[in-house]
Order: sequence, then C-alpha cells, then structure tokens
Amino acid sequence: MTAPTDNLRINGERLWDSLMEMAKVGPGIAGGNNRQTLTDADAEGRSLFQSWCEAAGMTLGVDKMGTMFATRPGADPDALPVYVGSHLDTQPTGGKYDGVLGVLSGLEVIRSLNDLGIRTKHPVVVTNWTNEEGARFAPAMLASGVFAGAIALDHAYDRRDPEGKSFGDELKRIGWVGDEEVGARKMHAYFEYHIEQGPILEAEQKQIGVVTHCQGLWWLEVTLTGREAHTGSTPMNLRVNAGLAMARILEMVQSVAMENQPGAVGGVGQMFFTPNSRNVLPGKVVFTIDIRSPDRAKLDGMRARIEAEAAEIAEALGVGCSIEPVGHFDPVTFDPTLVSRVRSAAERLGYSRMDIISGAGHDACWAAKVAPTTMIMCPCVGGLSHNEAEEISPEWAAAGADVLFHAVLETAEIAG
Ligand code: HGY
Ligand code: MN
Ligand code: MN
Repeated sequence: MTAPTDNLRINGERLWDSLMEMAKVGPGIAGGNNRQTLTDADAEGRSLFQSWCEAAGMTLGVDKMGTMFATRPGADPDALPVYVGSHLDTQPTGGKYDGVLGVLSGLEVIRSLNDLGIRTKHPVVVTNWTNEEGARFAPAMLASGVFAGAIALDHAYDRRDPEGKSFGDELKRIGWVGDEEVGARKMHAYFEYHIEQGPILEAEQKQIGVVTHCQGLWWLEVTLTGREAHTGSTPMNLRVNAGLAMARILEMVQSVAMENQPGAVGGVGQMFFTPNSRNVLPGKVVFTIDIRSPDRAKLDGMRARIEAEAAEIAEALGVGCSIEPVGHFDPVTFDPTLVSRVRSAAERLGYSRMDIISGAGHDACWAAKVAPTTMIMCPCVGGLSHNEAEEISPEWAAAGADVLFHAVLETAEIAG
C-alpha cells in the first residue's frame, strides 16, 4: 500500500461549516444539542446528512436498524468497502461534536476525494449508526451491536424509552426502517474519528490520539422495592426505604471503583423514583450502574462485587433487589495494522500524537468484532463531553480529519 503524500489535506473550513450547520438541528438550551435518537430532530439531522451525501454523488443504503450507509463507488466494485463513520444522535444535554465529528469528517473525506479527482480501488462508505448514545434506549451502541451479531434485532426493537415507547415503533414513526438485513454488509476496514471526551490529549498538548484500545463496560440496571409510606408519620424503624438502599449502593459503587484504581470507573447517571413524590417514601427505585475498565478481569470482578454487596445492602434494609445487565462489551484491542497506519499518517502530516485508550464506548467497539477497525481522536476543551459546553477548535477538528483522510486513502488504495 502506498501512503498518500503529505500535501493531501481536507478542507477544514468546509468541515467546520458542516459541523455548525448540523448543530442547528435539535439545538440544546445552552449551546449544545438535544438530538436524541429517533426523535423528529434526529430525523431532520438524518435528512440533512442524506442531502449532503447525495450532493457529493453518493448513494444511500439503510438497514433495518435505520443505520445509514452512504457509498462512494470504487474502481473495483468487487473490493470490500472501507467504512468510516460514527453517530449523529446526541445526549439530551449533548455537545456539538460527540459522534457528529466522525460522521461529517467521513463526508469531508468524500468531498475532498471529489475535489482532488481521486478514484479509490475500494468503495468508501460513510456511516451514521443509529442510537450510539443509549440515552433514550439502552444499551449504547445498539445498532452497531446488532450489526456485529451481539444483540438480536427483535431485542433491539423491544427496547423502551422512559415513556414506554419502543425502539421499533419510533424508528417506524420517523420513517427510517431500511430494507437491508443488519450485518449483511462486509467491511474491508472501519475507521472512526471521535473527540477524546477526556482530558489527556489537551493536557499532554497532543493533536492526535492514536487509539490502540477501548475500555470495556457493564451497565447494570438495579430495581429496588421498598414500601410506599408517609415521610412524616412513618417512624424510622418501620420504614422499608428503597431510597436509602440506593444511596448506600451508590456509595459502595464509588468505593469499588476507587479501590480498583488505576484504570476503573463507576457511577450512576440515571435514576427513577416511584411515585417520586416529596412526602412519599419510594416504593420503587430504578437506576443504572455504569462501570468500565480496560482490564477485563478487573471489570468482571467489579461487577461481581457490586452485585453481591448491593444484595447485602438491600437485605439489611428489608428492601427487594434485582439487578439486570442491560449493556456490555469486553475491552477492545484495535487492529495493529490500522493503528500503525494512523500513527504514520499523523507523523507524515506533522501532527503531535500519542497512543491512547478510549474511555468512552464507540460503535467501533462492535465494528472491531466483524472487521479490522481502529479510531482516531482529537482533544476537547477541558476533557468535557456529554455536556452542552463540549468544545473543540477548528484546528483540532481538521487535524484529525486529515489523518482520517490519509488512513482511509491508504486503506482504500488510489486506483491507477
Ligand atoms: O457511553 C458511552 O461511552 C458512549 O458515549 N455512548
Ligand atoms: Mn460518541
Ligand atoms: Mn456520547
């Protein structure tokens, strides 16, 4: 494979304009985005992306999970395509770049290939995976999980959002049920460019993260059953207090994660009290524990300890406790050949770089199960993400997109 010459660059201004244009779809209330999966805002973002892909001469395919695949043909139609992508859905209080940077940088690679009149041997496919965030429908990386064969399609269709709406119904409602079988597509390689969502690259003053691994994850949904009672007239010794059990379990999760340092995290982001009334002790508390580590033994050990100690805490308070894993993937090692291609592209382009393990999960974690896969990262301000104040610079965005361009071009091969 011949590496592209170092003067090949994407159009950073056009990439930034596209990011700002997409950011207008499903605006948040503090400068970020609320473009949750399968909402009308998601549908609007999908249509905008589709119009840009078609204007760039690509043809669109959609699978039964609504994942979008925009193809630029290659000189050899029998050659497996090189895929590049990420996700357009956001958290409820998400940033403008999480996921979107990877999808629109993939589009920018196509636009740059068109500008330069370059034909590649392999087709190149830009991908928008449905429901990467797992905010509305658990788990995260749902569509890529079905694509990799780790999650059954009907299980995915049955996922419910907090209002009880099903994934399948909502996908149909926005009109994005595709006809392709999920996972039927075969990939020559998959690249995902993403903001780091952590503080390392900025702190180390590196422009490019050469992602070698991604930490694994468990999402454990805990249901605690107490007894609804008056918060005023019920004596302390007669309470069956699910809220207290939740607080003690949360504290325990924090301790387990701290005792597993370095390389472990644990916390809770979502919690539901029923009836959620100020002067009623909760009859039911449902919350999801999110634990992660790059070390599989450590990750599974944390899960076992948390499940055992949560049961003990609940029992001591006479509270019912059930725990269901609702999301999981093992730590991922990305493809060494593609990783070194990313590293040499950054070097060739003169960008500072460092190897990094991804703290956040990505669709690349499932793609890696079915194809040679790797990721590229750029810094984000203060390491902040999943927050409307998420910020990057146009220079950071363009540098990573240049590296993506080179890595994709080397892998898709310039046709003679
Ligand atoms: O949860 C994650 O790591 C990703 O942001 N969905
Ligand atoms: Mn993301
Ligand atoms: Mn995210």
